[in-house]
Amino acid sequence: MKSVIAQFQLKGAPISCDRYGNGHINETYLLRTDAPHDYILQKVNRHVFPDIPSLMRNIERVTAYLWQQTPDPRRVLTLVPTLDSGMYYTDPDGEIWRVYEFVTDSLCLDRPENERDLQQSGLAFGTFQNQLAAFPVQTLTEIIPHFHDTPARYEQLKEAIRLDRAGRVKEAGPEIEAYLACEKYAGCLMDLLKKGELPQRVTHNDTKLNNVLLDAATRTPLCVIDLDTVMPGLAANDFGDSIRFGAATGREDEQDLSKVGMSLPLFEAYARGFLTACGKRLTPLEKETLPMGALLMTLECGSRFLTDYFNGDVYFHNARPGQNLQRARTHIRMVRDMEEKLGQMQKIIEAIA
Ligand code: ADP
Ligand code: GN1
Ligand code: MG
Repeated sequence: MKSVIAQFQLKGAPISCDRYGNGHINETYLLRTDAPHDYILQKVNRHVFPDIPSLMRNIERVTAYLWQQTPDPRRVLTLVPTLDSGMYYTDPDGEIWRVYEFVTDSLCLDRPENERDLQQSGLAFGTFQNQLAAFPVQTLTEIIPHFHDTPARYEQLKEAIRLDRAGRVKEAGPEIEAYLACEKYAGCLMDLLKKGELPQRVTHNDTKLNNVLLDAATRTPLCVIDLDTVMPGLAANDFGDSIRFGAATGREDEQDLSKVGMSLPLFEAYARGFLTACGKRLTPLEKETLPMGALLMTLECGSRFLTDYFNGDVYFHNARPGQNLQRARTHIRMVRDMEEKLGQMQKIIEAIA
């Protein structure tokens, strides 16, 4: 690790470097130094992200654009260059490392403590979308093709069931049945996109509550982080992924399914924050599709967890065996709850818009 750290232009001498955060993809470390300056060191998951130069170029361009609008170092992610002024370092084993400035006095939440916290994260992601509204969206590389193409995700699930690489398909009959019964929803937003009825925006694509930093003192938005999947996408997907994670009444991998569902007050809080910040940018149809975005992102993410379970847990970090299956169970349960609440979600959006 020392030889990796030595490759970056740091302001102080390193004093500790420990695993940090709860991300499912990268390996993240908090790097403390003897200067009043700490850093986030990340080993970027090169299996998930095979085109690292394009990924880093997207991040550089988007953060440079945000910097023009918000020259406050706590409000935009800041990459720290390597000794030879590169944006990442490739170690002798081919692993990819990068460093960000650590955003000081910030909070990163895995659950909202109250509705206001989620409203603030809605403000953060809505502001992100608003600030990037005039960015030339087609110049960004599609870092993971078909990332939020739900029908394509269903094909991956069916392929995983067919191959049964980990021999687990027999353990998940009810889950398979439940997911296949919901396949009817998969194409609805992609179809509108293909018909040209929904615009492509610069979207974040991974809008979990723990991909936003709040100010520790005021609990108001500071900075949107985890920019690996910034690329062209649908507003409803950014909205929806936040609801999937932040408006859930249980944890992502809650074992007690009776606790699992979607909270309408949390939905409303997020919608209020998001639409306050970017509502004026969205077309009427985009606003109308927000509730379906929530259902679809939940369905899609759940199907990805189930796929990964069948593939032998090769994509998402798993803290314990069976975690992906548990996540798939909570997600299909939330989908069922959202099906029942679609009308109410619609009314909330109409009232706010
Ligand atoms: P992953 O793709 O694995 O989710 P993230 O980029 O989201 O990786 O980083 C994981 C965690 O590290 C975040 O959820 C957050 O807690 C923390 N983190 C990341 N970047 C910063 C930063 N610049 N300042 C403070 N904390 C950060
Ligand atoms: C991953 O990296 P992280 O933990 O913020 C995943 C998202 C999923 C999410 C599920 C690049 O997000 O797509 O929705 O886990 N990121 C990638 O919690 O696949
Ligand atoms: Mg993350």
